[in-house]
Order: sequence, then C-alpha cells, then structure tokens
Amino acid sequence: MTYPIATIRADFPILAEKIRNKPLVYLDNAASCQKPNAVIDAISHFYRHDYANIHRGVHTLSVRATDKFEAAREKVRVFINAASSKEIIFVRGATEAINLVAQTFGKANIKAGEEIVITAMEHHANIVPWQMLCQQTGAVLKIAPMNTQGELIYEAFEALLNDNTRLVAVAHMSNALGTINPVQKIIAAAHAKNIPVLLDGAQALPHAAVDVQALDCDFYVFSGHKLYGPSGIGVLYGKQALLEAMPPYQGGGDMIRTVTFAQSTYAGLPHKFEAGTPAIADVIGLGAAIDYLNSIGMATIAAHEAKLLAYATEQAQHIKSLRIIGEAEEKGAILSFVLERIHPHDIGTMLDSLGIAIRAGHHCAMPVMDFYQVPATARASFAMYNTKEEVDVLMAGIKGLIEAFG
Ligand code: 7TS
Repeated sequence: MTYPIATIRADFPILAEKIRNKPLVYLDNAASCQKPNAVIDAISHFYRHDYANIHRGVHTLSVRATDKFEAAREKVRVFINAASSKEIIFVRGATEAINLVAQTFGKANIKAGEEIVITAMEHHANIVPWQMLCQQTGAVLKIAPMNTQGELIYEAFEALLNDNTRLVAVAHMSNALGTINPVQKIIAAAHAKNIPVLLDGAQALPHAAVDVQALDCDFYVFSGHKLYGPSGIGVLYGKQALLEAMPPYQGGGDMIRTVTFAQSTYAGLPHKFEAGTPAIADVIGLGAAIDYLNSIGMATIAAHEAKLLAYATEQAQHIKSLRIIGEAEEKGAILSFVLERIHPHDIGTMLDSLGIAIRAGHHCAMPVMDFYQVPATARASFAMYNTKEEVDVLMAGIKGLIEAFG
C-alpha cells in the first residue's frame, strides 16, 4: 500500500499556512508536532458539549467528562501496552514525570553515596532532576559515555552498574542526535542487578510502537505535544508495585481518601499522583491523537520516516561544508548538523525566510554540544506528514545559504 501522504497532510490544517509567503515546511517536530483535525475537533467538541470538572460531581456533564477522561487513560494504556490503567499517571509532560520519579521514588529509595546512572546524551529533563536529587540526598550521578557517532558505549555503561546503583535513567531516543539506545539490553543488564530502569520516551514514542511490558522497563515517560497531541499533558508509566510503594508527589484535592487536620490518607493509583484539577480537555485531546496514530499505524509511520531520514542523510552527505552531528547506526528521524563558517542561528533565521522551520540551538542537551565542541547545531526533525519534496526544499535552502555566505 502506498503511504497516504496527501490525506495525512490534509488532516493537519496548519500545513496549509504560508510563512513569509512560502508554503510552510515544518521540520521542528522533535520540539513539538503539529495537530491533526481529530485532536483539534475533540478538544473543541469537549468544551462545546461535555465540559465539567471530573471525579467530583454526580451531574450529567461531570459524569460525561469523567468517562471521556478515563477512556483516554485506557487509550494510553493500550497504546503502550501497560498491564493496568492504574499505571498511567497524567502529568504535564516528560519533564514533570521525571521530576516526579526523582522526588518520590528517588527520595524514598536513593541514599547518600548511592548511584544513579544516566548517559552522555540526555536531554536536560533527564539530567537536572537527578542533579537536584543528588544535592538533596548526597547520591551520586554517573554518566555512561558515548562514541563520536553518538552511540552509547555499551560496555562502559554496563561497567558502571554495581551494588550501589539504585536507578538507570536513559533516553529511549536522543533529541539532539536521533540515537536510539539499545534499551532492551540496558534493561536486561540493569535487572540482572535488580536495578530499576526509567526510559525517557519523549522522542521515541512518536516514531515507533512501544510495548512497556515487552521492554519490561520500570518507568516510561512521554509528552503529549510530541505525539501530535496537546501541550501541557504527558504521561508517567510505572509498574504498579513501584508506584504503590512511592509516596505522593503533590498534595491536594483528588489525591486523598480522607483528610483531617491531624492527618490525611491517600487515594489509590492512579489518583494518588494526580493532585488537583488536571488538564481535562488535553487528556481527551491526547486520546484523540492516539486514535489518529492507530488509524495510520505506528509501523507505517516508522517506515515512512525511516525513508525520509535515509534520503535527507544521503542528500546532506553530498554537501561538502556540512557535518552531521549524530551518526548512530540505530537512529530516529532527526538530522542535526553544522555548517562551516555559518552559525546555526543564522541557518535557522535564513531558512525561516524560505518558510522552513528548523531548530537551532543546544536542544536542551548542552553536554552533547560540549562533547562535539560546537555551541549549537541546526536540527531538522521529521514527522509523519513530511515529504521527500520538503527535504529537497531544505537541501536547496542550505545550498543557497552556503553560496550566499561565500
Ligand atoms: N526528553 C527528551 C528526550 C526530549 O526531547 C524532551 C523535549 C524532553 C525530555 C522534555 O519534554 P517536555 O515536553 O517535558 O518539555 N525536547 C525538546 C526538543 O528537542 N526541543 O524542544 C523540546
């Protein structure tokens, strides 16, 4: 079957926008993806017809809103194949999910002198919460190194695991390099030493099917906005036994069973970790995004994006003054690069004048920039709605820029 690119593009109204009088070429998907009508309409319909606060009322709208909210939780459960919807905690995004694990699981289980292992290619969201925990507890952060292709040096990672290691927290896919880490091997090695593993799936989940039970990861975190859903909503998946043993993160309404001034008792999962009124419409929008992804199929999307990446990489390799940053064997749809004598911010600005949206900067991965001794990179990142023609527009833009700069 041919890939239904025209239908898919027509599902995303923003793709019809003109930017500086040019057709928009949106290649900043690793930062955030655009939204299909299915998501926009689900949110709009909810506010127009079903809106009320959830879990609190007996009136019709509250029941309707609660049912839709909990139906979305079930969609997430099926999408990542969690064993129970109790294991799906709604949070603001991958960042909040990691902070939650650090401040609850981390504080309860990791003591002074004990170790947390991350990798050299993490997003700041999977570095800073652990540094904060280490400052609070005296725990020690260990960094598994990578090679110049941007691949984890697996043996060096394994050598860091010891009787003192209490957690491994690793990007499933790097946002700055595109590297897909060997998470199955990482989890097996950590579990052999009884060490739980958190996977930061913010980048990986939009590009390929993920099965948390097959992976056997202990925590999996992701953001809705990179998954064609709304911003401000994301998910922490955790194995039920771990979540049950963890203290709550924030206190307030919805997360309690009983409250007196003397003491309070907490609700069961998942509500224990969902204090206060959540982003109700955005959860429903995330559910609609998952329905949309399923209607196309993750394997179909993955195959399309793999072709785009291969084509873009091959085209980029023909440009003499272009250096690709991140050349892992296993790689998702991200092309980070630098050009001789042209700062990435100038690349970004010049391409914008052609209607092309890419990202220029450190991509919240400053240690990766230090490793490659560059201040920043330009990054084109692809999604299900991008085309080979858009890659051609990007490459023509880059070539024009090189000529203009002499
Ligand atoms: N982890 C990874 C691997 C990411 O790429 C990002 C966001 C996060 C965590 C944090 O996600 P958030 O939704 O909580 O912000 N990455 C990017 C990016 O590459 N450009 O902008 C945001």
